[in-house]
Amino acid sequence: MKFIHTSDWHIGRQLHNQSLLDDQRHVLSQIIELAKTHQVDAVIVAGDIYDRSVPPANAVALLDEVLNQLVHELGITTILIAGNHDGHERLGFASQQMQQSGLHITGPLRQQVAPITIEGQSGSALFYPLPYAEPATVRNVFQCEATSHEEAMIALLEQVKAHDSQGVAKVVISHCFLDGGSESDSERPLSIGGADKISPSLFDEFAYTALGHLHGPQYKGSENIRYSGSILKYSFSEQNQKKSVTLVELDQAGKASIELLPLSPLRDVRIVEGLLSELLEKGISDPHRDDYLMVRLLDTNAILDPMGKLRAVYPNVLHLERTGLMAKSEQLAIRSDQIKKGELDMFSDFFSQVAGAPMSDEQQALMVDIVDTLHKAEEDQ
Ligand SMILES: [Mn+2]
Repeated sequence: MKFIHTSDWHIGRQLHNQSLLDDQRHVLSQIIELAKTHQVDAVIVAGDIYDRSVPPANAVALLDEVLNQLVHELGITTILIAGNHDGHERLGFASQQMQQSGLHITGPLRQQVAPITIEGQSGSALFYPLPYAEPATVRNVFQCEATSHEEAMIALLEQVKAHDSQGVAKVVISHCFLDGGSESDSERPLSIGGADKISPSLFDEFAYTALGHLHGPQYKGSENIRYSGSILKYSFSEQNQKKSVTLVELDQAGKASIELLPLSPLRDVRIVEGLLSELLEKGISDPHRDDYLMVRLLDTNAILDPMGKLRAVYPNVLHLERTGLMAKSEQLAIRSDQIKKGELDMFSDFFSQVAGAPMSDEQQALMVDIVDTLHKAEEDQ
């Protein structure tokens, strides 16, 4: 049994107001290619299919396109579960009708966990899709006392553990937060104050656990209890992560061997730091200058329209931090007599940029006068 485990597609997501739909289409078509080349028996998507419970129309169209290629054209069984970002009812629309065609979507939590048997080219496995569920939902559906996410998961797994798979390997699909997992800036917390953490040991007995929620690829407890991570970097905190999907092969005894298949983005997400002049010069010969960038400018002087200047070279600067200026203004805040100096400094930088030459002595004196008058007026109030 060979399958691809992926999660956290977040179709429709934006990065600092920039649509990522083309970037998502780019990596999703890589996943389709990988599924084809590796001749997998199944593709598992462990939640957060969409970024929002009511996804925009172009996001729905993209998922439709991807599923059509995977399920219809390639004939690969595909399993989707709802994550905390998904609208469970909407995602689950017509899911019972689509099962016949090899598309298994688990939207809302049901009382009866329905295992999916997949007979692969080299052995079978049973997949148990557990959609993301709040403890309150689990209490409701299962009529139990679960108050924490861990208790809720114990209740969900009870059925999975009790189910007789007749010796066939069990694979659990879940969207949750395992204790000790490392977070990124782009995950929405499941609950505040750590009540969302689940012990990895709950999954010890399964051949493989395909997890979603954390956006960095990682495993917890043991190698076969694993997060595939998101398909793209959805925040600048992920700039050093390597995004991938997980290729899992279960042998006859149900032992999992794992390989990470890297995804290469259309545009990378990076942080660059330096002086404006340096960055502009470097950018000209940078083959990746259309990456999504956060720029940290170290210049300590005022600059007219730094964003416009940067975007002329790096078209996808999404966020700008004036690191150099921030450090300076912190120092200036310490002594009030320096504030006056600061304003004058700022203005003379501005003046020389606009006029192309520094202020004359006369102009300088006039400015000092104006700033002084303004300060006096402020004090009088
Ligand atoms: Mn997510």
